[in-house]
Amino acid sequence: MPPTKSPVQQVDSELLDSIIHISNQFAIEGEFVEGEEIQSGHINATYRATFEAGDGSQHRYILQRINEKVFKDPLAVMRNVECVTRHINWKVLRVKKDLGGQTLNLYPGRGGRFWVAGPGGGIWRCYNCIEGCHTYDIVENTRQAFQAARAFGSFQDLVSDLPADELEETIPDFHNTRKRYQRLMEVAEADPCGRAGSVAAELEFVQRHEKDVDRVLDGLDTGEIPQRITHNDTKINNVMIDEETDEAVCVIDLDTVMPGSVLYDFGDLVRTAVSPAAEDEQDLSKVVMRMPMFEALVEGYLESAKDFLKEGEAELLAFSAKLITLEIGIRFLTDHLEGDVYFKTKRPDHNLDRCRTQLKLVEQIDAQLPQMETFVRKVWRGR
Ligand code: GN1
Ligand code: MG
Repeated sequence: MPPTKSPVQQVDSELLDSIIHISNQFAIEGEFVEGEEIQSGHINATYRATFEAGDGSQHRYILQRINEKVFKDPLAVMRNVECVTRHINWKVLRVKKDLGGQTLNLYPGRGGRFWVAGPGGGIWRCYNCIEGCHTYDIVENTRQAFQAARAFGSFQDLVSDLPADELEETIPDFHNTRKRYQRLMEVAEADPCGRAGSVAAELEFVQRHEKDVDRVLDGLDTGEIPQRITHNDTKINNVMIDEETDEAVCVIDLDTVMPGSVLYDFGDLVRTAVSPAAEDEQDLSKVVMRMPMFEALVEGYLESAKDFLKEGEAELLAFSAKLITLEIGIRFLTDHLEGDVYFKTKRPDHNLDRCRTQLKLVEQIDAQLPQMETFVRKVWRGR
């Protein structure tokens, strides 16, 4: 079995110096003890620093450099994150919700803002570390699946009263599946790295599923599916799970919080939670849709989302898993054809491997879609 917890890496002395330098720019009490890299994200650089306070107690902090190739306006990202963390903390204080144990907090930097500029450029921010928790890259049991889904539903509930225009669209058309599809076809046509010939089967697979790409977009256009504030990156490893109780404590990675559809959030969670295989698994026989995991996700999500969710949204929950998996497959394939310029990669054809797991999962979901839809309907009606 591959490790299911997100990996942590020791850093070399040069990187350690940068971590010390950056962390000293933030209002952290005490002396630096150690630093390490957290390797699970594909976009930002993430480090964890430990400090010893005056009373001898040790505290850990998360330092992140925002990837400005992906987030063209990192300060807009910070404005969104500040707005959302402030709102959630206020709400948790006022009406204690499930996610009240530990919440994400930004630390002020020198100059009084919640970010500092790094020595080599870049915008850095510092969060508290959610303690006693793990993040999982692969769900081990249905309890974790239920908890994670309930946590993302609670998150959507907590931000549901934030006016959508309070937040900026930091990556325009992030989940516009039609545009993602068109972009792939354009890149395949231009074929800048001469890789299109070797991915004919994958391109053909995507083309066969073209009819799916407009379904949620059409609902958003007609208003049948409401626009809400959503997380937009609900990978299973973006929820902190208590090491002892397996309870979800806090949702993290708020960079893409912006107006969108809750369907994208639910779909992305299903994508990352139902398969026991890593996102970049090369043995595709390991990529399967585990129905019990899906059922636990539906139960958990509807427990916290049933009060605000509309019928039209509930109807598309199962389909959203297929849609988002197809969308990420398209994005990985596009990046492969463009020469791996967006997602961090660690080996040749890494994005192609990732694309293949996604397309395999689309196939798996497709084969079980009727049962998935029946299950959602049953839980929705019995709510
Ligand atoms: C990226 O940074 P990370 O790993 O949380 C990406 C998501 C993809 C995901 C695929 C801003 O998220 O959209 O679903 O990789 N984030 C951005 O694993 O593009
Ligand atoms: Mg992310």
